[in-house]
Amino acid sequence: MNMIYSRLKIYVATSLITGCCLCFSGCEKDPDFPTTVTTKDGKVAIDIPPGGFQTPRCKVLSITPTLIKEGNYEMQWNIDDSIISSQEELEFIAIKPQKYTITLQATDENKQVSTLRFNITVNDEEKAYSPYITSVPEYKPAPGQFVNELPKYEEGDTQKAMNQKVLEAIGYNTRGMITLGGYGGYVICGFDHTIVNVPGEYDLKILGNAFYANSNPNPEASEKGGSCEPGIVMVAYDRNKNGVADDDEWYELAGSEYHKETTLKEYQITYYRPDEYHDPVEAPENEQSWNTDAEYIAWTDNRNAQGFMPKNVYHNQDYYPKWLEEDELSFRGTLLPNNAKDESGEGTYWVLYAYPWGYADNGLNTDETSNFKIEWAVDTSGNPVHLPGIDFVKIYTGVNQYCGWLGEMSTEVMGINDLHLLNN
Ligand SMILES: [Ca+2]
Ligand SMILES: [Ca+2]
Ligand SMILES: [Ca+2]
Ligand SMILES: [Ca+2]
Repeated sequence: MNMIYSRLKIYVATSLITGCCLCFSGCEKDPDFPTTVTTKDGKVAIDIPPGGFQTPRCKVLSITPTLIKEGNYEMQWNIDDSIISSQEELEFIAIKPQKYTITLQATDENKQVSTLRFNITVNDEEKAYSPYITSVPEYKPAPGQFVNELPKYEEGDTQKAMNQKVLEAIGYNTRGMITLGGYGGYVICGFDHTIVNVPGEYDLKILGNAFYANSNPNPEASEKGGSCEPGIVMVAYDRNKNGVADDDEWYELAGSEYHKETTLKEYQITYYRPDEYHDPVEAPENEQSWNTDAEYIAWTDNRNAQGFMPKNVYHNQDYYPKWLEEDELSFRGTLLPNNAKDESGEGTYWVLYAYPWGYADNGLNTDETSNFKIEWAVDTSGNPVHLPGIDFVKIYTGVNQYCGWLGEMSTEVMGINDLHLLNN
């Protein structure tokens, strides 16, 4: 009894010294208590956890100041002379492990500036991060001539099994290849850390199988072309830290075509699975003789257009994803203008032209054109959005075009690299 009493006394004394409220349970594990740093004028404060702010590198640490005196403040967070945020909440992330001294300047309605300072210690991660894809939450291709082949569908495969096959093909540094099929088909990839948005620098590279042709029958062509199948890139910042890319956490990376009038927003397409009674429709002998079924997969869109994805002689498997139960498959997004031209005029020489920047499977893997900046992110109204980093990447085929014997325009993906981790 005596001993318990004396322990309690020490406990109370410690609590009084550190200014922490008294508690008899729940405080048992740490002898330190949170402290608070307050601006000189006592208007704004930050609660510092026991041992100070600590975070592994490439993980976001969120810090919200406490307003002791209520009011409207403009917050500015600095490291030395650089502004790192002007939001009320600081979403801090860093690649380099070290101690960072942060200055918060809170300016009230009367332009009175209050300042406080605190440290954040960034540590190395416990288990070394991978600079590559480490998870595939979802793979949903549109129909296409390589669908059910890249990756290979086997009887009984579920959506989960197909996601796993995609991870095995393009995760880590495997550099296998998957197809996204026609317009809208997509893959969502995740990482074991947050890819940091480093201002002014490329943050990630998306690997595809684009190449430029050695020759072009059209000597006037000014753009680079060959086999460029632009995929639109979206990024998600896991703001609520639930490990999932929620609907309101996605942003499109606005590539070179985003603001052009020829690019359609909120385009929607629906593909229909051919039913079991479907008979192949032969194309006229003189044209499209490479197709074994000219009216194979029907599609409609929200612009009153419709058409078919033919089946060609080179790929005889089912083009509609076989693991999906739905007989209709809809995709919604931004639609890029057609980028392929039949430069021979007789259907023999198609050139798939590259857009300048900002699309997957659109430039060489060795070129800057396969690199991406997180700062290109825009919201659904096209306004730039600042993200501290990103946790997920979604890529979808951005063009709805059929290129004769070459088949449908379909983006391929071979991997994603975090350029900062690879450069370190
Ligand atoms: Ca960047
Ligand atoms: Ca989330
Ligand atoms: Ca393709
Ligand atoms: Ca390709």
